[in-house]
Amino acid sequence: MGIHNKVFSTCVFLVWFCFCLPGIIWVAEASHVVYQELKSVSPSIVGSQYRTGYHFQPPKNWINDPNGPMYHNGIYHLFYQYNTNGSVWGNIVWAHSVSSDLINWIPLEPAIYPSKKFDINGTWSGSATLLPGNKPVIFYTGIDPQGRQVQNLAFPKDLADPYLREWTKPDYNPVIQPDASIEPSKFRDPTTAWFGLDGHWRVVIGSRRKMRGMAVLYRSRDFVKWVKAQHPLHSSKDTGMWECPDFFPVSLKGKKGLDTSVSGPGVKHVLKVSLDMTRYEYYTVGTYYHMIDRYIPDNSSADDHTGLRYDYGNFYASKTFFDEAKQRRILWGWSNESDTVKDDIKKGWAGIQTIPRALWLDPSGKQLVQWPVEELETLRGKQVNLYDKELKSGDIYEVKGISSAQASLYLIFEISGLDKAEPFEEFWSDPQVLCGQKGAAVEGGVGPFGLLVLASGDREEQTAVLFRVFKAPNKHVVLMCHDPSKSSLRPGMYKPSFAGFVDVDINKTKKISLRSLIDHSVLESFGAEGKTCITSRVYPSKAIGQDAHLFVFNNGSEDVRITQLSAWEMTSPRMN
Ligand SMILES: *[C@@H]1O[C@H](CO)[C@@H](O)[C@H](O)[C@H]1NC(C)=O
Ligand SMILES: *[C@@H]1O[C@H](CO)[C@@H](O)[C@H](O)[C@H]1NC(C)=O
Ligand SMILES: *[C@@H]1O[C@H](CO)[C@@H](O)[C@H](O)[C@H]1NC(C)=O
Ligand SMILES: *[C@@H]1O[C@H](CO)[C@@H](O)[C@H](O)[C@H]1NC(C)=O
Ligand SMILES: *[C@@H]1O[C@H](CO)[C@@H](O)[C@H](O)[C@H]1NC(C)=O
Ligand SMILES: *[C@H]1O[C@@H](CO)[C@H](O)[C@@H](O)[C@@H]1NC(C)=O
Repeated sequence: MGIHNKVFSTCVFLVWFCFCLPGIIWVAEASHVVYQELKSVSPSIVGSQYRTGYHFQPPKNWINDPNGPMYHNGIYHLFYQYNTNGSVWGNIVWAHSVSSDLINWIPLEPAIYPSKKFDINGTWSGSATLLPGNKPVIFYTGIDPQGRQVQNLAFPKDLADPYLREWTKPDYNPVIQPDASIEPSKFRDPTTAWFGLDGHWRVVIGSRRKMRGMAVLYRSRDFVKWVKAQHPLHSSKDTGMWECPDFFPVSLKGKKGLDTSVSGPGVKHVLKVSLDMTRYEYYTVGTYYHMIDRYIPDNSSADDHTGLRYDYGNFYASKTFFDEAKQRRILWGWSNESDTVKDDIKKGWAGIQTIPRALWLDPSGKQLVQWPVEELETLRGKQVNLYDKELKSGDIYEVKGISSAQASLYLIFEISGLDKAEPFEEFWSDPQVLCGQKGAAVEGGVGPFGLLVLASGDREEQTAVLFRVFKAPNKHVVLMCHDPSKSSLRPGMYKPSFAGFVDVDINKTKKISLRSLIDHSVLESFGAEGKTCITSRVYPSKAIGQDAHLFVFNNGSEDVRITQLSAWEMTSPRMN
């Protein structure tokens, strides 16, 4: 599970140390801080200028991990970790919403909440599996009276209810308990189960032994009696606790998603873990050897915190599911606030889910590609276009005609030449560090060029989405970057630069596309048709509502041309 406020990792509360600040008691295990006194504060303000218009949010209170997403009989279900009583982490239940299109959401009563011995001290993250006969079951982590993390099952009370409102927890829970080899406080977030050719179900649970992150594997014939496998499905040294593991097949060809139990020829597998240590995720692409029940990442995927990410920004505790209706695999991730805890109390809410994204394997076989689900396009309103706009060195041009605080953009940049590309230094292995050093205000050769969003008219406030091209000995390196260093004049905001490299042959294409979703306090960007994705939270003080402006810019010495730009205002769906 991913969280307890910065600090929130869906997790455990071992009290390692305790210290006091005026009005706040911090109880912490490593990075887990709990604001004891704020756990049950009733919100005063519900609306706010930072509330999103089309992202998934409940009307109030704290949310974190997406849980048990699934498609069942025409309805999409999203459960999520939710504080029933306040806008910091605490009192967590499985809140529940349903949708017929992944865009408009109807809120229901919490589906799972502490009520039995096996979950009386917590109902943390987990996943849904569809059993034969299209019968859903939820696997979740319960915290028992001893504070141990145990794995429980919950079933719909009435399969005839299209919304599956009520869930029952059999008395035979917990079905999996930590054995002597597993630390009871490091054992959580069961995956969707998959069915093997040998007639056994499998499920993986996140854990660690010393600093080795582990995906502990269990098998079962009947889904009730689970036996631990001798070896974990996979583990990796020095990565710390693995939260929210996700393990699924992807097709070697095309964008079609696969049911979680598919394996064999034409299929690769993906293992994603959320690292409590860094509060970022990484994934590997590899091979699942089902005879020995081992997953081995390809040598092109780094198997630690330097590895591939779904999203190089504010994105954690993610989970995918197979959408049988449209034969696609869909990804949900949690994006936390980057303002202050005090602001969250004032706002009365904290946390959003990112726009659901379809994901598939890139033809290179080396990474995934993501794209917002097509249903999002139904929210497109007023549109403006721009064609063949030349951006000379130092140019800034305002895109007018739509209200851009709640908008969606797609554009293509064409580079006139690569001769002026800055040399790439071998030691620039971390794109985030590079982006922090070379933001929008650092003039370059090819780039920085890109967008300024949620900008004030005078650009005192601006959040830049930019590309920059470097020349390495035998190739060009493309950096994609969110630079929020000027995103807000308000003090105390957390404004990290976020960035990833984009695996494109820019020397060949001379073009790169960008899609950006802007929604008041969140910016999600998809570079090169979804090869590199970045999410940031920003809180402007002037660039709010009708006062938010949108610009394109070029701060490189090489000219660039926008061959096409479309920008849409986004309307608001029914959101809980
Ligand atoms: C929420 O707070 C109320 C009052 O403080 C308390 O009675 C209730 O148990 C809390 N709910 C949860 C789920 O902790
Ligand atoms: C379990 O919850 C109860 C009630 O909130 C609390 O008093 C107790 O300390 C908790 N126990 C553990 C082991 O977390
Ligand atoms: C990676 O694996 C491929 C085949 O799977 C192999 O051809 C290649 O030599 C390997 N590269 C390294 C660096 O081990
Ligand atoms: C471009 O660079 C100049 C010089 O550093 C800076 O003043 C300007 O703000 C930059 N433009 C953008 C859009 O950040
Ligand atoms: C870029 O493309 C040109 C022409 O196709 C080629 O001559 C050159 O070697 C390429 N440069 C790099 C770094 O790939
Ligand atoms: C989100 O909030 C920021 C600022 O408080 C923290 O630095 C991050 O660690 C946190 N992210 C997660 C996943 O908890």
